Amino acid sequence: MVNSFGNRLPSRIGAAAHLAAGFRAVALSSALFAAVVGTAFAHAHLEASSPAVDSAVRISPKEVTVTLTEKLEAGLSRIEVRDASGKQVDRGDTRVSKDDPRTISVSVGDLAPGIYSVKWSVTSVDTHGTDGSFRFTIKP
Ligand SMILES: [Cu+2]
Repeated sequence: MVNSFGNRLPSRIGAAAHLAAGFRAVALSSALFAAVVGTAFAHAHLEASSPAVDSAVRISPKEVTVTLTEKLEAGLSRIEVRDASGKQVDRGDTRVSKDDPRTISVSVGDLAPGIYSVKWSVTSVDTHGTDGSFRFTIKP
């Protein structure tokens, strides 16, 4: 009796310790997961644009606007617009919107019908840089 009770006790402690270790492992991996996901979410990704990605518009826009998922650093964020031949057609005046710190715009001249590529490169307020590109078409 005493012996069997004595034998059982350490195994229960062992099970409890094992369970606690399991909880710690789960807690640690959850923390790591949250850190990784949190970092991914903190980066600025394209949320919307005008003209819209891959859209075809009839009238030349006065500016190209890009909205990202994070607030942007003015001066470290810019948009370039090029025509099908690669010629830059924006006016190099990228600015951050006063109403929405996640939105930047650049002016363009009167764009002829054709395909245009927009390249955005930004630094969000968390100092992370991201970039991307898309196209839009001006219909003849
Ligand atoms: Cu980030």
